Amino acid sequence: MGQIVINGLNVFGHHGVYEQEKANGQNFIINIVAETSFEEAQKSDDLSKTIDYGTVCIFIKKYFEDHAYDLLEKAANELALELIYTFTGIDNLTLEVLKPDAPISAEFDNVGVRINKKWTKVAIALGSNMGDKSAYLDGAMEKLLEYPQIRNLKVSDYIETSPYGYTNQEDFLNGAAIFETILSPLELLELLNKIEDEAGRTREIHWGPRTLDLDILLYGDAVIDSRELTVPHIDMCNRAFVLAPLNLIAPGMVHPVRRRTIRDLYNQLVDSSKNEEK
Ligand code: A4P
Ligand code: MG
Repeated sequence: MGQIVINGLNVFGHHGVYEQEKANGQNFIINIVAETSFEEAQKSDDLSKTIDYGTVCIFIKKYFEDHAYDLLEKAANELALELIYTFTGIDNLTLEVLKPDAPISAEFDNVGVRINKKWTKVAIALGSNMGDKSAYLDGAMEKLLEYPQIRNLKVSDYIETSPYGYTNQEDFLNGAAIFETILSPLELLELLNKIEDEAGRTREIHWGPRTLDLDILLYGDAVIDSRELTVPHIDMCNRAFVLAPLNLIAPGMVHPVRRRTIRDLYNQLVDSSKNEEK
């Protein structure tokens, strides 16, 4: 990994809350640090194998002149996303947008915002036990690929499984997928819920029949316990229908609380269910 650095890029724009800022515009200073692999460029000494910081400067200048937002938070976020979509080798981006001439009656060098966006590796579980189950799972994966916030998607084979928990329902088709995303965990949950809704998902019985269920299993090494979201998924280590497909595509991924690989967790679950049968 290396870092492309741009410091003190001067650009002009009409971003700001106040009328005078919108009407007259002002100068902004932009700093970025973009993490990317230098491996190919170091080997070849070829500009086309890296991110050209000259092109990035011109891109930022034009983007900042062509758009106008009230808040620097919004301007920085939109610019960061555009940079990540346009310069595909960026893995981690820190971006500062500063105003040296903000209309504030105090002395300062500049004021502004700093944000960070990075691609995070995620694992999700897929399930369906109504209608054309494999079509629901395939459809969900095709939808995911349409989003520029998702890259490097890999999907497991699907397996047929007996219902777990609420057993008076049809068999399930389950799978797992891994990918990288620049969405935050809650943004990802929102996207998965949207894809479930588009597949006609209804929620009558907890653990009951569903056209499509998409659960977040792992989000990098994040540990989250909020009202909307528990990550790692609270019950994943007890579910063979989750660990078996995930083990097919990501055996080396690590559960950040248990500190064990998926391979270990799956083997442990298989062993304990064999022992129960004895
Ligand atoms: N939520 C919290 N954490 C997460 C997370 N990591 N990923 C919240 C996704 N959602 C999470 O989910 C209810 C709420 O959980 C969401 O609003 C979200 O904020 P839901 O999908 O609306 O309802 P649900 O699916 O009925 O509940 P849940 O708990 O997701 O059910 P499960 O655990 O998915 O179990 N048997 C087999 N063989 N195969 C299956 O796939 N699935 C279930 C459903 C039962 N038995 C099964 C299978
Ligand atoms: Mg669910």
